Amino acid sequence: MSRLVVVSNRVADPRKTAAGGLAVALAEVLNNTGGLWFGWSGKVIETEAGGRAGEGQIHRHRAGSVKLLTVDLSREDHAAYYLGYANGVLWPVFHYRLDLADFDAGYIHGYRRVNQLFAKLLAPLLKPDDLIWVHDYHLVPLASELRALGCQQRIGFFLHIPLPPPMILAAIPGHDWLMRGLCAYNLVGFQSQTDHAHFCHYIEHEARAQAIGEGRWRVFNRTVQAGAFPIGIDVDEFTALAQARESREMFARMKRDYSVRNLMVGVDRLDYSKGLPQRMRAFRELLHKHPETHQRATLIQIASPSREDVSAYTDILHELESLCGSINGNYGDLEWMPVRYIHRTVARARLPGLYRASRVALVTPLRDGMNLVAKEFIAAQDPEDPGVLVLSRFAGAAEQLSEALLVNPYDTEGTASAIQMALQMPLEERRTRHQALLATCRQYDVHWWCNSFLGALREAQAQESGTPWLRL
Ligand code: GDG
Repeated sequence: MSRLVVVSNRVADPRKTAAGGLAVALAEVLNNTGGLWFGWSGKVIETEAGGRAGEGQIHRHRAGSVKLLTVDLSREDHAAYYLGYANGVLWPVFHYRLDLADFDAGYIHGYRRVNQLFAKLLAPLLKPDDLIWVHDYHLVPLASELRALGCQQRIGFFLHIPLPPPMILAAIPGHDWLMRGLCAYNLVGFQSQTDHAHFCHYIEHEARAQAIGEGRWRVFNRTVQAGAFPIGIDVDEFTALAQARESREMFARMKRDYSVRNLMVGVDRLDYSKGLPQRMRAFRELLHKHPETHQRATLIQIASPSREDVSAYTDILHELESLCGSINGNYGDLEWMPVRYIHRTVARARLPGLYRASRVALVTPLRDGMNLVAKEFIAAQDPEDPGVLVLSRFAGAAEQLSEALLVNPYDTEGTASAIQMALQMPLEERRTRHQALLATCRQYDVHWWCNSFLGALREAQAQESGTPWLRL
């Protein structure tokens, strides 16, 4: 079997349980093939300490039979590639937030510089029959940089975040360069049919691509295949985690502390794509419209810190704090706090217990590639007495999880009504919905995702010579 080479912005040690389902799923294939995982170390080197733009050295570690190779970034590269282009341009625009994008002309050059650096360091380590799997928006041009160095291996790309419609994508200066770079892969995977359709529309209309069947296209004088490969979780691992001591303790404590209340839960990185202020407004509307929920419903919102060095995140933090404070101030009393807002990362081992103790999960992003919390909540439930998932129609997961209560997070009243419906849902209906949702999560788990993507990549047409190249 070909060796698997994974490239992603950050590298996780797959042996650590905190690494989560994705790292665990990749670890299985990496282990079986003696594979290699390459990416940024997470360290930034100050210029005075020798960090120069476009330069870096590989650090080598081992995790069992897997090689972990990481590179530090210079301050300048980190600012332009990571903070600038990836998180200041691609993240907001791909989540349909043109208003939050910072189109600084210098960012794209730093973005390309780091992709060139990664390609330069990785290319000499590759074997001719390696299978290369590149992850996410930080590394879109990596394949074309590798091809420019003569790499002919099969290279696949998976986009973890949404791809917006062509009219939004086209607002990015350099979108044609970016999308041409995407077409240098043999296989491009998206989270949903919607994202895949946006890709097809873009290359058809902007690049006159021709469909040649089975998801393949002729474009820029080469063949690229694309499709939807919705990511899943490791349902068995998560169910086992739910049975473990820490999770059972968490469950027991929550059940005891909230014995007279219905618990609702939200677990998100603190990010503007997750719709947290909108969720709080819907919760406030519920309290306003349904006084019978007073004293009876408590929302625990975990908002784990994320990208605090990007300015748009400070705004969302302040907005959320102020909303939670005013809800508690206006509706709470000595015995009852409507919202428990936790701006910290909670240990992974405790999450299943929290999910299981909750009657309702609020997963209401404004836009999300998939949203794994929705699937984790389903996997952690007691099938005999399951909770209800309130899910945004704008999460990629909504395409698969149609038995959830689907909401429009911009519609405050509609979302509040759905929460009320979830709180009142009879046991029989909760069981029926949960059974169907769990079956979907099981069928399309993270192993299915990994195997189906890699299966398609192995089958993908070998790369023609010639480089899809466009000068910046
Ligand atoms: C990107 C895409 C796509 C959250 N808070 C804590 C914590 N988490 C864990 C959750 C879950 C993960 O983080 C979040 O995954 P999501 O899928 O919800 O979102 P992103 O981080 O934005 O991920 C997304 C995903 O990639 C995979 O392709 O689904 O659409 O945006 O696993 O449980 N974990 C711990 N403590 C926390 O406080 N331990």
